[in-house]
Amino acid sequence: MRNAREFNFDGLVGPSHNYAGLSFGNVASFNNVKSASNPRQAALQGLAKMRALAARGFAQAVMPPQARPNFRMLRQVGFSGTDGDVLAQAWREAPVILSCAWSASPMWTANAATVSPSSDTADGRVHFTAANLNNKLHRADEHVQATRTLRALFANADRFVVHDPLPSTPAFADEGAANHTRFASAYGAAGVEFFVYGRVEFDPSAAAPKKYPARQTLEASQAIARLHGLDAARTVFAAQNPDVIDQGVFHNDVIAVGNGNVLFYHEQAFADEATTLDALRRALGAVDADLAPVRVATSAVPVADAVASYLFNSQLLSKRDGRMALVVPHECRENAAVSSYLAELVASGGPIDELVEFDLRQSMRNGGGPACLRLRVSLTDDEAAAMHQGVIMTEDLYAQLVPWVERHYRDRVEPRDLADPQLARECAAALEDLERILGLPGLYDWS
Ligand code: SUG
Repeated sequence: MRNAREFNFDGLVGPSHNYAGLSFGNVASFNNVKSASNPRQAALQGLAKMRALAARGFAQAVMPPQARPNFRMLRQVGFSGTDGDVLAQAWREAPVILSCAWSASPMWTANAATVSPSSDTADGRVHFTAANLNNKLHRADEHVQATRTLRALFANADRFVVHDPLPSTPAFADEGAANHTRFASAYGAAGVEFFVYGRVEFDPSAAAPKKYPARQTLEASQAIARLHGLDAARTVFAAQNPDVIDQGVFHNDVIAVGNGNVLFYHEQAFADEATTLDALRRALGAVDADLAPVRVATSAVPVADAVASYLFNSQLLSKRDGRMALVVPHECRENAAVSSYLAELVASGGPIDELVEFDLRQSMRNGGGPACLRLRVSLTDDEAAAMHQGVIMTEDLYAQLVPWVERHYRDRVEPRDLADPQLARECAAALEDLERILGLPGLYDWS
């Protein structure tokens, strides 16, 4: 078995971070609509998390933000003239569409792509498929830059392949790694890939949520498993519980997280808990590993508390001593049920023996916790050496990115600022500067 590590690619929050209430089914996004945001603080909070985890020896990298506003989309839907004209007309006639064009949602890189490490794929390369995110207008174009960015970071075709996104139609609704988990006895060992879907397009009898949209289909998950060349015996598809989607669990990573052989999950996460666990046990048996479920009962943490605190939107990180740390947002400590559950969890003698807490409030107010902010990429040492090195988080990169944020980012953005062409110029200047810092000339398509 080759030595491998899990890199977490955290999304660097972009300079247009704002609260536009765009994600129907995401409770926090709806609750904070039109409040003032602080992009500078948001970016610094995210960088503080990256720096702290890198300093502890976890493999950490940064995923650059995307260019906003999305003038291409605004022009595609009929706004015209100069950039200033486009913004003014959209602000007058369609302010919600304007806010979609400005969304900094690419910060939630768990939705950027699904990633299969080389020890799982038929051709021995690391496979990536950028998610089409076609459920929401403000996210539906992210795959264009996400694909371009992934191809820039993972350019070595002997080791990496970045597929085109799935067709952008409801049958293939794909939200990336937020609905995908990998289990293995070690990062470099053959593993089990676990896909959780909310709906089946071509089976009208399959259960589906009634109130909020299901953002991942079985058809999309199966297509990705095919594209990545996964072994059927080591691939598990499971239905999410539609009732929890209707309670605000818009992605599986809001109710479950896995790492190593551990599945940390809420008892209501899956449509059929027993069948799902059986399937995982069987698949893990094929790689000589035993599933270690850590099940959270509704009596300990009701679903509403899990959604409010983002307990399961945590990162489960393997430490050198073989135990795991759970990276949680501050909101977990503020919730009485969750905080007492967590105190018991770390004292229980189970696989998770440490909590690491971060203030990610700017992102959390849009429904994005620690796990939303990162894309996991398991890489062997050779693969890690073959990817672009300029995005690896180091003290030196941190020391460049903090002043970059302070130079370019506003500390307040309100809805009316989205009509301001000056904000658009500031965002472009920031990203032009970032291409240089990260050593990625041509990262953005300014045409
Ligand atoms: O897609 N919020 C994001 C949050 C994504 C969280 N990601 C994971 N669970 N992995 C979403 O709902 C809100 C934007 C706004 O309303 O301004 C938003 O897009």
